[in-house]
Parts: sequence; C-alpha cells; structure tokens
Amino acid sequence: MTPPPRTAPDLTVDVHLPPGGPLSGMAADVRIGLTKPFKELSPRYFYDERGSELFERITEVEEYYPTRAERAILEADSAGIVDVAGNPATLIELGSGSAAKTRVLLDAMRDAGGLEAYAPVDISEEITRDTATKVANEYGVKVHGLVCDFERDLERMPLGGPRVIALLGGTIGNFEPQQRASFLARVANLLGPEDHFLLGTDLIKDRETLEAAYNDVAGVTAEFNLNVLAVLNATLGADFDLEAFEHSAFWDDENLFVDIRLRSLRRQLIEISELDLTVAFERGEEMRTEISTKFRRDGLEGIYAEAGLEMAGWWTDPEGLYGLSLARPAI
Ligand code: SAH
Ligand code: AVI
Repeated sequence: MTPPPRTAPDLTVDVHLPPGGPLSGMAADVRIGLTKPFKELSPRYFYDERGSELFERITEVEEYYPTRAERAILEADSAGIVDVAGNPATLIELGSGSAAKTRVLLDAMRDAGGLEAYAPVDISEEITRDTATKVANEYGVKVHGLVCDFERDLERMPLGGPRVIALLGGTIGNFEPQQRASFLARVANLLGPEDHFLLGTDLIKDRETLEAAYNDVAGVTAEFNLNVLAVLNATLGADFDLEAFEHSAFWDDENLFVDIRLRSLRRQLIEISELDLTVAFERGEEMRTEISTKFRRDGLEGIYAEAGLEMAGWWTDPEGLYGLSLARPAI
C-alpha cells in the first residue's frame, strides 16, 4: 500500500538583521560601553552560535535552577495558562533559543484545540532556523521564524490572534529598568483585546542560591561570560586575551540583580581595529556584561501597571523559586 502523502511543513524564516549581519549594529554600542568610566557590554552579544550552545549547557548545570523551575510550572500549569489566555491560536516567543520548554506550552495549546501557529523570534540565526524546522515537523502547524533583535523589531511580530507573546527563561531580568519599562509599554501597545503576554521571572531568594546559580562549579557560566570577548574579537577585530579576564557574579541586594562582570587580571591595552579604538584596563578593573534581575510578585504587578498592563494570572513552582505570569492590557 502506498503511504499517505507527507505534506511539506508550513515553514518560513525571515531574517531582519541590519546589512552586515546580526552584530553589525554593535559597533556604536560597544564603543559607548567601553569608553564609559565603568565599562559595560550588552548581554545581547553573548549569543553567537557558541554562546547559544553555552547557554544550553548552563540550563543543565545543577546550580542553575531557573530552567528546571520554569519547566516544572509549565508542566503543572500549562493547561491553566492556556485557559486564562482564552485558548490562543498563535504563540510568539521572544528569545526562543532552543524552545525546549516551549513544547510543553505548545502541547497544551494543541490539546485545547487552539494551536494554529508558532513564531520563534531570536537574534541567533542558527538556533532559530533549527527550532523553527523542528517545531514545524513536530507539530504540523504554521511556523514563522523571525531572526531579529526583538527590542528593535518588536512591532514586526506576526498578527493573527488570539495571540500569546511569550518571553520565557527570565530574559526580562537581563534588561536595565528603563529599557524594561519601555519594552513592556511597547508590548502593551502591541496587544489586541484578546492577546496576552506570558512572562517568566526568576524570584528573589537567598544570596547563596542566587550566587551559586551564576558561579557553577563546572565553570560553564564563566565560559559563557568570557565568550562575549571572543564575539568582540571575531566581529570587531578586537584582540582580547580570554585568559587575561575572569568571571565574577554577585547578588546586589539593593538593585535586586545578580551583577555579572569580567575582571581584568592585569593592566592591559585592548585594540579594537574595526572601531579604531584602544581600551585600557587596570589590573582588577571590572566590566559589566549582564545583569539578571530577580522579582517579587507585588513588584512585578507595579511594573506591569506602569506599562499599561495588568496581571491576569500568576503561577509558581512548589519551591517558590520562579514565577510565570500572564498579563493583558489594563482597562
Ligand atoms: N527562552 C529560552 C532561551 C533564553 S536565553 C529559555 O528560556 O531557555 C536568551 C535568548 O534570548 C537567547 O536565545 C538569545 O539569543 C535571545 N536574545 C537575547 N537578546 C535578544 C534580543 N535583543 N533580540 C532577540 N533575541 C535575543
Ligand atoms: C537568559 N538569561 C535569563 C540568563 C539569566 O539567568 O539571566 C542568562 C545567564 N547568564 C548567566 N547565566 C545565565
């Protein structure tokens, strides 16, 4: 008997990156960051192919609990989330990465009978193509991948609702407060009356647990952090010696973030040929590469209110390590 015809997956992947590649817009940004008295780099530059792989490895280390906690919530509560979200047809996932946990949500959407389309959105082209292809094959629904900077290109998100726009993994924690406020206000503006925003937030807890999560014994987080220097070497012709810096991460209980830095192990000059710039580091000087903000439910409600959003649902794991919330435009 002839097997039934296999239908080709309904798959598109659009690349909306500046001419010159994913990281070409970084030149001006890096110049500003490295010429400040307290140097800093944006965490969006971590995620070249190697950086995405290293993040995947972080999610597997014992000390890094957020991924496991978020998965536990999705496994327990996805059906409830889908219900509160009004049985959505489309899931748009910002910073989707490998979308490993997202399958749990997609399953719940499919079980509720609503799932029609999935849009993974990520700055890293390789992982987005891979995720889009796999989900299209696994679920047989329309998949529209978008390779872009989700901050710059937020208004490009596909229409067709009811939609859930999701930002999982605690990625909102990597935003500066101002950047977070304007991003959430734009999300609020984008949501139609039937749409929802699903947000994963790591919660405030004891210093020991937080600092261990960003200082794993196997050194994967350190390797992930140092990889940003390799990205600058490859993209901007910098000559950072990765052995001349070390990883540092500590809980700042005033600002409520884990402060992630690279410390220069010696006095050194770095040449960045594409920027025609020489950057001096003192011995022991630290440069911030990322913050990872942690939240409380009431704080998050206030943040939503300021952005014109209101919380429609809140779920945590049994240990209260992590929170998933569903928000809608405030009436
Ligand atoms: N959501 C996944 C991955 C989190 S890692 C999880 O929960 O495990 C953060 C992801 O966001 C990475 O895949 C990274 O490439 C992506 N990312 C970070 N900044 C971005 C930006 N400005 N625009 C688009 N994607 C971004
Ligand atoms: C992607 N983001 C939520 C991670 C975090 O926990 O802030 C990135 C990370 N940085 C170091 N470890 C993990």
